Amino acid sequence: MKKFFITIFLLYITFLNNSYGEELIQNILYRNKISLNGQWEILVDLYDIGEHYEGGFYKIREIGERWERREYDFDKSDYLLVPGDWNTQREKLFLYEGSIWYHKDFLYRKKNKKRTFIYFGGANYKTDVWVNGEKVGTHVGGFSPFNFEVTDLLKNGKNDIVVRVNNGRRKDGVPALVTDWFNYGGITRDVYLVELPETFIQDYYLQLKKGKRDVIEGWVKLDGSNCSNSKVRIKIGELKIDKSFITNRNGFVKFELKAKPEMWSPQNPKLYKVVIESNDDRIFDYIGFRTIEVSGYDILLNGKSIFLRGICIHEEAPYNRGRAFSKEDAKVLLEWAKELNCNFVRLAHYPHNENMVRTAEEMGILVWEEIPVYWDIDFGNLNTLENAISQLKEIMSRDKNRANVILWSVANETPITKERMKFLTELIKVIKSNDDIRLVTAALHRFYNGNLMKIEDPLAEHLDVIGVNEYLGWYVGLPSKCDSVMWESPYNKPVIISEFGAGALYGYHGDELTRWSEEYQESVYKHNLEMLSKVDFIRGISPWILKDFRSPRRMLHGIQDFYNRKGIISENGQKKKAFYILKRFYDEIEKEWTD
Ligand code: GCB
Repeated sequence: MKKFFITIFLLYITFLNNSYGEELIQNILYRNKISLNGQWEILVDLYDIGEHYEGGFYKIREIGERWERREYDFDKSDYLLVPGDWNTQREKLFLYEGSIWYHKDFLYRKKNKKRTFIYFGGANYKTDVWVNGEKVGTHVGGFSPFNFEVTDLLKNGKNDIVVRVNNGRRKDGVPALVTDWFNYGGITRDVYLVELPETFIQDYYLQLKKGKRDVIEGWVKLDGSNCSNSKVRIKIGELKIDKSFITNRNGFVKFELKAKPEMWSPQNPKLYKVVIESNDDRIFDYIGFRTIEVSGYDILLNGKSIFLRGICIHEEAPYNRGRAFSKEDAKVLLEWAKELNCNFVRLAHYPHNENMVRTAEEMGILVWEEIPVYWDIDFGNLNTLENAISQLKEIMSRDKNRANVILWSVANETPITKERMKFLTELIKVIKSNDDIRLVTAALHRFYNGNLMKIEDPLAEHLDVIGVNEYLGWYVGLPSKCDSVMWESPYNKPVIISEFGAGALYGYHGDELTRWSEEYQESVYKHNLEMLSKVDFIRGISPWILKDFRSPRRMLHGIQDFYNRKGIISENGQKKKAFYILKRFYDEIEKEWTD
């Protein structure tokens, strides 16, 4: 009976998805758009009164008579840069959690037969948008993109947009109240006005058909009044593909293309230019083709067993600059991963910006993507489930054409309860019904019993690849503990050690038993890697973590100072000793396993 209600509820939210944006416009990077990045005026609204105060902060009024009483004025206020978190832009906002109102004027010229959308790459956590005083929509979730149509709200000449972003933590949120990362607030990713023809290519998908190397499966979805029975043309010049199809009455067409593409791989991150044309629209993208499967303990990339030489990464800019968002940030972080000889990164613990995923794809780096279902969220709450599903769908929609994305992770270190099982298996259903060419995983808690690490979690039955966060030598025993631990897995599935690590302050030295020293961290890496290299079901490792990152939970004065110190690189880009241990290990692994 309960199952029935959950199904009805999920159907209901599919049709009435009003807090989570409209259908996503695919491939924003290559669209015709106007950037709204730059300076935005702000009001810091600690008590969150602005929606109803003096008629609403979203109604921008010119100053009238000099005796008029007005208790707020964007024109006289401070500003923030977008994209960017507010915490690192103003000292007084460093620990601010609550609402900030953003305002920007822009000039616009309305165009005939064009539709205009406002697109946000991401804003943390709840976002309300008004254009010229009219409410456009609300979005919940801090790390995924959303867009709203604003065609009818825009006028010729000056327009204004007001956005309220609230980063208050919530018990029923995703994530919930406590995380081990910093709750950066604000419009943290790009904002664009996207101009599209009346009937445009709203979404598309092109990847190899499951189990095939010579069939590209795809679909295109048009949006607009002329979307039905309309021609859609697909061109992939390098593969000599030039085919046309006709959409159905909903503007949708599914197709298969015979082709023998070169496989995308870390060694050969080959991307093909794909052009999609409809009667009124044209878009291109760079798409790679590969297969990913599991067989017993193996992860097979293009049919060959692969070992994932990975590292975890938070979306924090290198050199201590707050949230990362740009291509330049992505390049620095991923170059460090390359220097380690990684072929894989775990983008923890929420969807990272699109630049990160695309840059990794260009550089030949495989990716684990994750939603912020983290620790103990409100698993029994259907609204929380709705929220998690929406965040999952948004990121799957954005990245479904990326060849390097091989793993969707539904959770990190969640408690083994009935509610959690129901919640996570619903998420897995969403993945399985939308994507049959990627693998499902989750980072499970450590399973430590005396000298035995036995993987035991009912969720493992539902995963293609099991992620395990172990912390031998840090939360469990001293580094040498690893030498006597045995591993056991009752599942005939590949395992990735999704986390292990140790805190160390760059430049702080001691012997290998001195906590927080680089030597202790180095020792944790040495003992763990030695242990893990002997476990036959392990097919990948992503230690915690590439770079020290801000976390309010980490208060040890003089050492942590609100940084989680498990980075093998400091927040200022200095490499710790463990960096070289991991690099040496990956160099050895690469000799045994080719990509
Ligand atoms: C974990 C969490 C990660 C933390 C890390 C730590 O298991 O998944 O978010 O930051 O441990 O440093 O304790």
